Amino acid sequence: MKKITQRTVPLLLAAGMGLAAATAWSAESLQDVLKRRSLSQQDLLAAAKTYVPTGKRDEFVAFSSGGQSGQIIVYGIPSMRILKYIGVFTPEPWQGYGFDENSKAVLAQGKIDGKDITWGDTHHPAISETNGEYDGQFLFINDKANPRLAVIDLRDFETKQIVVNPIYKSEHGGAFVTTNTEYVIEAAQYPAPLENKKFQPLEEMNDKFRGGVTYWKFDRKEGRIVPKESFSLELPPYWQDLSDAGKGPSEGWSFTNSFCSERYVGGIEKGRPPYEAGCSAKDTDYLHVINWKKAAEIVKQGKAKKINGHDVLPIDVAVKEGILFLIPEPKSPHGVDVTPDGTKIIVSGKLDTHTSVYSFEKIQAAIKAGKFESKDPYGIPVIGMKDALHTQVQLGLGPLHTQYDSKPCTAYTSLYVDSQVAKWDFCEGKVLDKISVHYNIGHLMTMEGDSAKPAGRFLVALNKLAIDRFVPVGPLHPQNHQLIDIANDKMQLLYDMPLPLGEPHYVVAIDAKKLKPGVRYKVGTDSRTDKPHPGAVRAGEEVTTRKGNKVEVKGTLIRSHITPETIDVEVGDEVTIHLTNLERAQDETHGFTVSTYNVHASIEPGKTVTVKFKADKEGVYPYYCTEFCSALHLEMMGYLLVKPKGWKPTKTEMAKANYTEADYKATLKKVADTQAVIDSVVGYITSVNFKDFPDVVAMVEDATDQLSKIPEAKAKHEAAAAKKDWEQANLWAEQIWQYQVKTADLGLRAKTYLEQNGAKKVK
Ligand code: CUK
Ligand code: CUA
Repeated sequence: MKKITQRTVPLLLAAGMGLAAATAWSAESLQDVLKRRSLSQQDLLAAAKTYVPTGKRDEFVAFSSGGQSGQIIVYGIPSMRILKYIGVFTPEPWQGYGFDENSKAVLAQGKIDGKDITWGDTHHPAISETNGEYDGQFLFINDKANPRLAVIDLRDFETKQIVVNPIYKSEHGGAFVTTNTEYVIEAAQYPAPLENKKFQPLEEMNDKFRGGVTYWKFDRKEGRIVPKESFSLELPPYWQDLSDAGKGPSEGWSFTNSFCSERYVGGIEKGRPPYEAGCSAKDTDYLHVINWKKAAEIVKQGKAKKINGHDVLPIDVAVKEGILFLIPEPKSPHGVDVTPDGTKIIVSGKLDTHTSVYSFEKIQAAIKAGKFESKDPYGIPVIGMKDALHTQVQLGLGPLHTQYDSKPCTAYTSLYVDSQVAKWDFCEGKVLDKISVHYNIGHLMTMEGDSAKPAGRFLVALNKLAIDRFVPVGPLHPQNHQLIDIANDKMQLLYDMPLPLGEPHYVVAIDAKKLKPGVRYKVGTDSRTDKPHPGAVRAGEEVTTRKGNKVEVKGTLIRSHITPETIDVEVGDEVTIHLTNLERAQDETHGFTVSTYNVHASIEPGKTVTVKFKADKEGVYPYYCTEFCSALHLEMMGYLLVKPKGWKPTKTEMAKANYTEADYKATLKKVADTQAVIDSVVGYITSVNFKDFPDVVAMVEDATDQLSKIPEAKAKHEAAAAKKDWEQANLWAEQIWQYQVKTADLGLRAKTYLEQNGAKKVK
């Protein structure tokens, strides 16, 4: 369609077309758009299922591993709009994560042997559960490369804690939570000696190398993992992979699959066949079946041994106590997923076309009867596959991961080699539907699909390759998350979302209504500890102190200034700046940075943050607010003055501007006019039931704060005017206007909010 330009309009009119015709031309109909963009009815249907109009919100919120970015990506479903990145193992500048002292303390928990590790390979996020259902309180995620686990509090979407696994050198099977988040499960991946920094030759793989599974104790009230109450189970040097916790009838048990139970050691450069040949030679590997409840009791009885100061239950103790069993699983399996009702366990072998459904009841019957087909080389009883299987289903090539539907007995399994998702019935053992994805799917995820109560509706395919799906951006392609409608019998592909931040492995999605994040902190909170920040001050209490060469600033932030506005130090001083955001209004975040000192903080309403640096370079360094927070945001700044040692001023006054009495009068008039605007807004707000709207109450409080500063400024301008100091008089009057502008800004936002949210007149 030709664009209607200023030139073409007169032409159309000249051709005898009326205004109505011109209007029809300028507004395309739906049919026009479909034709112009070559869209099908299917496309239109998909668009209608995913499009979330402005002002409306997504039904589900997804937390995706950020892969090599070491972060978490938060996006909405079905819109697939990205909402946030959460810095976890990696600095995240926007949130000041890794650039302020409080968040640095969290990242420092992830140091290994004293060394900073500022990246992570995140794989598996997990949402905390109550009775097996997502409760929306906490999020956990693992780092495969540097065996670590992180805790994120969903009240503020911030990382609160990182724990380093005390005995592994890599891990994979985390994070998976038990039914009431008593423990967060993390299993090893590549076997290694468990003793820290101990060398053992590969020739002694079978004897000196070990795998394991760790149960991190989670204290829900504190919102933190308790390392002292956590323990691990020593496992053979099979390559433990993913885990899942039992639920319902299988509660108290956990399942960890493995591959390379051949315990093969490669070394192609030494003439040995490579790992990939030796690790997939056998037809089966082992599913580990573990009674974690009993294991926890046995550890409490002191039957664990300490390795690197951590409780580890040895294999022989676990066998003697009857808490560890193996079941063969075909072939190079990847992923173990307990069904929502907890009665079955589904395992897929990457190199087998079948998916195996194990029956927990049969497993228990075999254990009870002492019916084992053999023992593995470490003395662990092995339950016969046929004694544990419910059924096996031929799904396709390269089955990997499984998720569940809200409909009974319905599962979805990713087929890596086939690049498909199979929908199947795990009770009857039959395939129901298949859909192609682009390309080479790894994990897949349905809404709350690994919980006891899956929500169905949508599925996301996490594809390993994007190949030709997007506009090319160089040899490194974005990832492709594909949204699929699973509400009907036939699956329908709805949407492709490129993800440009590492290779996500797993995603979890929760009903958005279950998330209840706060909009502000209690004033003076250290968000990383959830405790009062010792550097917090309230308005009027701002202070700068010096002890030796240590300068400490306790300042505040409120639209549109930073208190203090100058920080005077000497070269070599150690500078600590604590800043409290005094705002109450939603979304009034201030940022803070000091030129060239590599510090940055995001200070949301109520938060207190510390930045710290050594002022090792003489000079003048502006500091400023980095969030466009108000009309006078650009003025929200100050100077760090780093003076040479022993420096003395030669000039004692600032340059003057020549303000006159007329300037002062003009400013006073502006102040009076603005007050009239404020009065009318206040009139409106108080005429309705604004007290029923907490967001508005917060804005009104902030506005009242601003207004309360006016009398002091008024006294100052009147005193200056009495002395005919027109500069001081004018500028203090001007300051009143600044308070008014901020008040009016808040007032108008409150008014708009009330109008849009159906405020009612009160008498
Ligand atoms: S893993 Cu990557 S596709 Cu780490 Cu769960 Cu399967
Ligand atoms: Cu505060 Cu910009």
